[in-house]
Amino acid sequence: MSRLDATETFDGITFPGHLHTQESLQLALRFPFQDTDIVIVSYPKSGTTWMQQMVTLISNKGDPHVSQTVPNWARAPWLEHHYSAALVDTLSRPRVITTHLPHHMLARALRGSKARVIYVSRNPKDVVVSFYHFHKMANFLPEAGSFQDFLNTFLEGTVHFGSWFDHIKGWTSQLGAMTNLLHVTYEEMSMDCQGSIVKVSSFLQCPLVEDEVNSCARHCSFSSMRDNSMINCTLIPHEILDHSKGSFMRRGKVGDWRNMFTEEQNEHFERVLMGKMQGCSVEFVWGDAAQR
Ligand code: PPS
Repeated sequence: MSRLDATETFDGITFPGHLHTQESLQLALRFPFQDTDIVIVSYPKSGTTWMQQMVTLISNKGDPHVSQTVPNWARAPWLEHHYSAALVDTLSRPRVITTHLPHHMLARALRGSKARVIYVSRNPKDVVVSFYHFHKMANFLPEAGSFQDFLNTFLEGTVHFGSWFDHIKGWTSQLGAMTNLLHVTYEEMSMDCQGSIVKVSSFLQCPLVEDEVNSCARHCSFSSMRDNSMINCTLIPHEILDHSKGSFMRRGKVGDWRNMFTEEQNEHFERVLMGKMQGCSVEFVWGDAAQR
């Protein structure tokens, strides 16, 4: 299945038809979660792959073997992708499942489930920059156009995968209601990787000794992941991901938006952010306060 130019519109959100079909999205909405499942949820470019790597390493007590021999999409498949239905059944327990879907689409399937959900978020300014660069290399995403055009589409919430604002508000609004939901930010993973590993491992009730934590941290560092073909997307063929136009493991920095945003774009972004995030009580740790 190639469908590089296809778009699926589902529940008012557009998705790349290369990875999604109406059927695969319908199946995700009705997915029978098991209580032992670990579900990694994120808006694209928020640290999804990093969390997949962290959870794999934690589950293996820091032993990198699985993370170095099984591609991330096979060990932690995206629930809504068309190839996942067959794959999910073959996963050993606890299954690790990934999704970019907004909360309202998964609420019904998760209701009553004890599956452990890890929501990963990132400063949206870094998300939009990362997403922009990814659009340039991903032949299954629309043409990115200029950064200004892309920024406008992102702020309008009409990029593929929908509105970042709706995604974050939807999931974080559940933090009080869902006891099995953990919120981890890209920034805290970056500032304190060991601390994040301990936080995630205790949420997963998978305690680690110090050496195991250190091994997890070593194998989920940016440089280690950049060189690991099971996670750096280099296995994806050129016609799907044009590796001459960029790298999936691009910069891996907090605050890279500063290299892309003009002062005007930043002021506009702040205004939109302030307006749209009203009523969202979550305090975000976006690194150095000056980086906002
Ligand atoms: S995707 O396509 O939604 O699965 O992308 P996602 O994995 O969510 O985000 C990709 C960005 O995460 C960065 N990344 C990391 N940064 C620091 N340390 C580690 N270990 C790491 N792993 C992935 C990756 O470089 C992308 O960010 P940018 O800013 O583009 O570099």
